[in-house]
Amino acid sequence: QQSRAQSVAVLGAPFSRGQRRRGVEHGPKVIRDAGLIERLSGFDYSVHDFGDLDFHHFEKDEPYMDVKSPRNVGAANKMLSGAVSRAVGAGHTLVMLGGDHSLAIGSVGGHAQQSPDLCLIWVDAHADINTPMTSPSGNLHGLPVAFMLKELQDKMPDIPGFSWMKPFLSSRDLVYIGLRDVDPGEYHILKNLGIQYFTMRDIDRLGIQRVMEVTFDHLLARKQRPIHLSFDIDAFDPSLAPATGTPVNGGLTYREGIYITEEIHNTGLLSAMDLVEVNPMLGASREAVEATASLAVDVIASSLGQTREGAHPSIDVNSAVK
Ligand code: 4U7
Ligand code: MN
Ligand code: MN
Ligand code: MN
Repeated sequence: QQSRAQSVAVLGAPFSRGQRRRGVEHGPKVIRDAGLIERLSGFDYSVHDFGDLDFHHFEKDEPYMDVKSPRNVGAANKMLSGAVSRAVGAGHTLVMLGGDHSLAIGSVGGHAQQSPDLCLIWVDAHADINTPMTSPSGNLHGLPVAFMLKELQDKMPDIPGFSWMKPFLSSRDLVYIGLRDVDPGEYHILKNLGIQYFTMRDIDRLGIQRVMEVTFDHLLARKQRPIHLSFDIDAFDPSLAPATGTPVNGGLTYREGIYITEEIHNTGLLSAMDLVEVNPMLGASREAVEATASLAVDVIASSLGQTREGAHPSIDVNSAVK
């Protein structure tokens, strides 16, 4: 089927306190500067740019256990979840521009308030499912999935800044694609909960076409439901996406990444997506930053229906061939 999105809302989340490298808060600006809104306005739905959220900064924010900046990350996600919930509730397909990946807590959470039966596709080099106990870094962008999962509730202590949220996702409603840097504690969780995941090795073995088939069998066979796509740009190979905080060799090719998003679009079920971890302060050159931002635009456009076939959704075929 084809998706018939009525309207797309773009929301920037200039936030970087879920990790330690400054610069990822400029992600929304460089992705917009790479022409995002212009690209999307060529499609047959309306595009609403909601601008960037304005996050309050809390000076005093002591670590909890080893977890850094919990109050800042918690408050930013609370604000984001409200904004996402309103946008999805108003009928928009939501595109959240990060910012670091801790923002998925609020983005997926806000989406789930409107669509409690959603499923989640997490495209990333990393599993981002550490708990405060297992985290090697204490950086909250490595923990967002653990906040979401009902099955991990007893592993998550009361972290300051997060009392507003409750876990909302079952582990069977999540699929990972692109993994190649999984911490020991994360591996244990993935195996224990029986989470469906595809590492880069799995993509090598099966091919990306089969990976997407199994992904949709797993998530949609029982019933059709809204999809949330959380896309970390570091899923791509660092040669394609150098401007990011935690690059890992051996990532997705351009064609694998675009195939993933084309297939998600073709379900007709994409309801919200995140594009996170573009950090313009980490590119070795201006070209490196622009290549990363332009890749982010391609991922978003392809998720929303841009095709490699060349068919343009807003062209009326009957009148075009007359
Ligand atoms: B990203 C890491 F230890 N697992 O927890 C951690 F390797 O959102 C990295 O995927 C997390 O970029 C990367 O700090 C978070 C580390
Ligand atoms: Mn991530
Ligand atoms: Mn990552
Ligand atoms: Mn990263």
